[in-house]
This record gives sequence, structure tokens and C-alpha cells, in this order.
Amino acid sequence: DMDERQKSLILNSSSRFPPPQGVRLSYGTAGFRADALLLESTVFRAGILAALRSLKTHSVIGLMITASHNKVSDNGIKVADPSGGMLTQDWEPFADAIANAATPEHLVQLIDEFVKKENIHFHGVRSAEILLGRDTRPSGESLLEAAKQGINSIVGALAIDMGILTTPQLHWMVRARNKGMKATEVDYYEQLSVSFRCLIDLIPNGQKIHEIEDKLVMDGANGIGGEKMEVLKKMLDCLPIEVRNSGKGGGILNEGVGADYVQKEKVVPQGFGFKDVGIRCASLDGDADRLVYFSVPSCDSNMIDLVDGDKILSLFALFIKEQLSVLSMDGNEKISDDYRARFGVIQTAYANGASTDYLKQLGLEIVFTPTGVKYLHEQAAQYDIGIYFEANGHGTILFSECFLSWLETRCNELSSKNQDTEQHKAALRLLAVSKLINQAVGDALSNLLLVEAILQHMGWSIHKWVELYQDLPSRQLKVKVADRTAVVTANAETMVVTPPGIQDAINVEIAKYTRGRSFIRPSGTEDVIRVYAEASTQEAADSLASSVAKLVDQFLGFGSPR
Ligand code: G16
Repeated sequence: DMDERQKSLILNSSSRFPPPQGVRLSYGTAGFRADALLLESTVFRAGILAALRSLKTHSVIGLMITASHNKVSDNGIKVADPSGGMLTQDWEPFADAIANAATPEHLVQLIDEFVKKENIHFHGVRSAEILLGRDTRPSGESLLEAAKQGINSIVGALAIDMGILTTPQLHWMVRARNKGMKATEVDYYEQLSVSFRCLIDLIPNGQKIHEIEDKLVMDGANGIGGEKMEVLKKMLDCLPIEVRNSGKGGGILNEGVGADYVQKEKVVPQGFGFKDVGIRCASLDGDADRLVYFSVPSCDSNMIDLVDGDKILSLFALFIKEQLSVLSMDGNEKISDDYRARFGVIQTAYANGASTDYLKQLGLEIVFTPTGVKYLHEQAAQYDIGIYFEANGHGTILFSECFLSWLETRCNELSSKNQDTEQHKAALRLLAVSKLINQAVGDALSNLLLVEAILQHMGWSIHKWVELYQDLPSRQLKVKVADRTAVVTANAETMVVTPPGIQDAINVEIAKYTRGRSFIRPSGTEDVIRVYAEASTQEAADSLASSVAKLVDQFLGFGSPR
């Protein structure tokens, strides 16, 4: 229970952070997001929550201040759980409740009730530890101060400022700390560069002749990714990378640049153009948790050939499957006398239909979840090897502890027998992938290195990769509505349950198009309804998207009868 001293500490400090009037905040797809000016009290309260979570779990917790792909004037905050993954969904209602408590007294009451319910004990000195990180947004500094004050209002909680980081770096550090591993930023770079180097050294000799000669050009979205890649680059002598849009040149965060822009608009980002025709390019988002690739096909237009999250997933799946079959552990087949590895992929409704067809052809098990890393991650963790990706470039590969320890044993056996070296190499590659790829959350920097290693391994150019399968033309739109919470969906967001009637109307539109597919959902990071449509031609996808957008406006727009 909280004693009186603890209660008055929270009362006093929270009175310095009054919540904004007339705004209701919710812990959405990826934590709280809003205009940065509205967020001080929310971030302060998230600091309290993080400290309580640390007390409850006896583990290090992370707090990241970022609004990722959103505009520079927005900001946000999300909590990293002891595993390094997203905050447990069980605590989201508490997060919502305290964020919206109108007075310090009500806040204290909510915390008191929660502490009793969760049976959280206060132990005093250094009983809770929270790692803080922030992206490059100018509002980050004062919000960080608010978070610290929230943390400091819990007796025994210690806030450690890790500085400006990519979101995945902070998640990685939390995970590493709780596993008793070395967890500084330098350790992070070490792990990435060593495992990348290992994959490169394992490339079959013959293939090295086809080594991709051209450099990679990376778009840092004017965020944190560019700066961090410059550091990492110094440790990677075998990878020529040119970084653009690093934020130093004065460009605006996520504006006309970055993974979200490139993936949604399918056009060349700022800083890229005719000079890049044919070159392999990659775009990160503002906090470097998303990655897409692209190439500029010709000088005639600003269109790009996009390699989205689905195609990154497909490349990873292909490579892993190849290693598994060398180890003769294909798919969900019995893989050896003593082990059967479950291999699955996780997508959302945004996955391009052509990617799903391709993955099915590979014989993979595919599961769909609602949008949000937290849902995909949870599903992927059900497998020995679970690959998840959102089309927007968020994703990673999860390895089960059980599979990794089997793999390590197998590796040792094979190396002691000193025979069947192909199998040994495949096992070593899988181990290297498990170290390169971020096990806490999708990470653009480590994903980029894995892509580069696999392309080199396969001797593939970006064009070969683009042609792995042909995307169905698609279009995404967003529609401002009076109240986006009026839309409730089911079946991994493929169906609208309320408002009644809208799904039937959408179905009527879909039926007009060959290979037509469309769905709507409320965004969890912006105040809009998102519309997705795909069909056999771009014109058809555009027209399907715009008619569905009109329906959204009719049913939910400001002029709609409500
Ligand atoms: C966040 C989430 C992603 C989600 C994206 C868009 O990304 O982490 O899982 O796909 O928001 O969500 P929504 O469509 O609900 O706005 P990020 O890069 O902004 O952290």
C-alpha cells in the first residue's frame, strides 16, 4: 500500500502538471500520441506508471518519448516492458485512466486502488529503475523532464536518461539489462556489427563474385536514424552506405521524407532524384523502427519501385527457409529426430494480397492480427521462428529460447564432428540472424543490415528483389471524421461492426472490382479513419479507395446524421 508520504509526494508533484482541458487521451496503437503541447501531464503520469511497473516486475522498464512517423509538432510516449517489448495490454486501461484523471486527488485515488489490486510493494531506495530515451523532436527535452518528475514522485524509483536514441535501441537496452547482458549503446553496435560480419563471412565463395557493387543510399527521415547509422557505419568496413536526410541539413522530420511517406505516396523522397536511378535505396522513419527499400526506375517520373515490409518479410522468410532446409528442418515438418521447429509469419490486413499469395506458395503458415506491433509480436512469439511485418515496414524475427538452445547444441555437435559443413554454416547463419535481428521490437538499423547480408548472400540486386512477386496496386487514404471511435472492427480489422450498414456499403463497392479488397479502421496514432484498397489496376485501386472514403464521410463525417 501507499503510505501518506507517498500519496502527498504524488499530490504535490502532479499539481505542477495539470492535464489539458477537454482532451481525452488514450494509450493507442503505440502509446500516447498527440500535439506535444498537450502531453506534459500525460508524460509525467506515464513516468509514474513506468515506476509502478518496475516495482511490480522487479525489472528495468523503458520509457520512450517519440511520435515516430508523425509530424514534428506531435510527440508521444510509450512504455517498454521487461522483455523489451510493448507494455502488457493488461495495464493499458490503467494508463488511460490516470492520463485522464482530472485532479491530483483523483489521480492519487486511482493509483492507490491500482497498487492494492496489483499488490505492488514499495521498498525504498533503488527498487525501481527506468531507462529513458527520446527522439530528435524539440519538444523531447521538456517532456523528458516531465517523465523524470513522474518517476521521482515514486519513492525508490530511479530515472536514467539514456539520451537521444532510436526507439528500438531503447527497447533493446531494456531487454539486455533484464537479461543481465551488457546494455550500452556501444554494446548494441557491437552486437549488430559482429553478427552482420558473421553473416557476410558465411557467404558461399562462388556467390561473392556477384557481390552487389553499388552502394546503398539511406534516407534517415531527418530523424535519429541517420546519425546512428553514421556511427554504425564506422564499424562496418564491408558495407558502403551513403546517408541522406540525416536532419543536419535543415530538413523537417518526416516531411516529404522517410518510410511512411515513401510507402504511402510511392514517390521519391526529398534529397533523392534522377541521379539515383537504378540505385538501391532505403528509407527509415523518424525514430528508426520502420524500414522500406525502393529504387528509382527512370528519369521520367517521380514514381518509385517500392519494396515494402511485406517484401522484406518475404526475403527474410526465403532465407530462413533455405537455412532450415539445409538443416533439413523445413517448415513445420519434423526437422530432425529430436526437434520440430514451428515457423510462421504474421501479417495485418494491410499486407499486399500478392505477398500473402507468395508466402502461401512457399508453404508457410500465415496468421493475421490487427494493426499494431504489440499484436503481431505476441503472435510471432508463439513460434520457434516467427517473422512479423506490417506493410509499413515495422517488423522483426523472433526466435524461441528453446529453438536457440537446440540450435546451439546442434552447432557444437556439427563443429566437433567437423563434417557436413553446409549444415554447420546454416546453423551458424541462423544463430547470427538471431543476434543481428532485434528480439525486442522491429528495428530499422538491424533489419537493414540483415537485408544487406541476405542480398549479398543471394547475389541479388534490388531489381531481382522487386520482381520476387508483383504487388497488387493499392491506395491508402485518410478521412477526418467527427469521432473516430465510432468505428469498431472485427476479424483482424477486415470487417466493420459499427456503424451498422457501412460494411454492406463497402462490400457493394468492392464487388465492382477485379481482385478488389478494401477495409477501414480508426488510426491509433492520428485522429483519422484510414482507408485501404487494392485491385488489379492502379486506377481501380484509386477509385475503390475514393468511393470507400466517400462512404466513411457519409456515415461518419462532420455532416453525417449522428
Ligand atoms: C505505430 C505502430 C505501428 C502502426 C502505426 C500506424 O507506428 O507502432 O504498429 O502500424 O503506428 O498505426 P495507426 O494506423 O493505428 O495510426 P509508428 O512508426 O508510428 O510507431
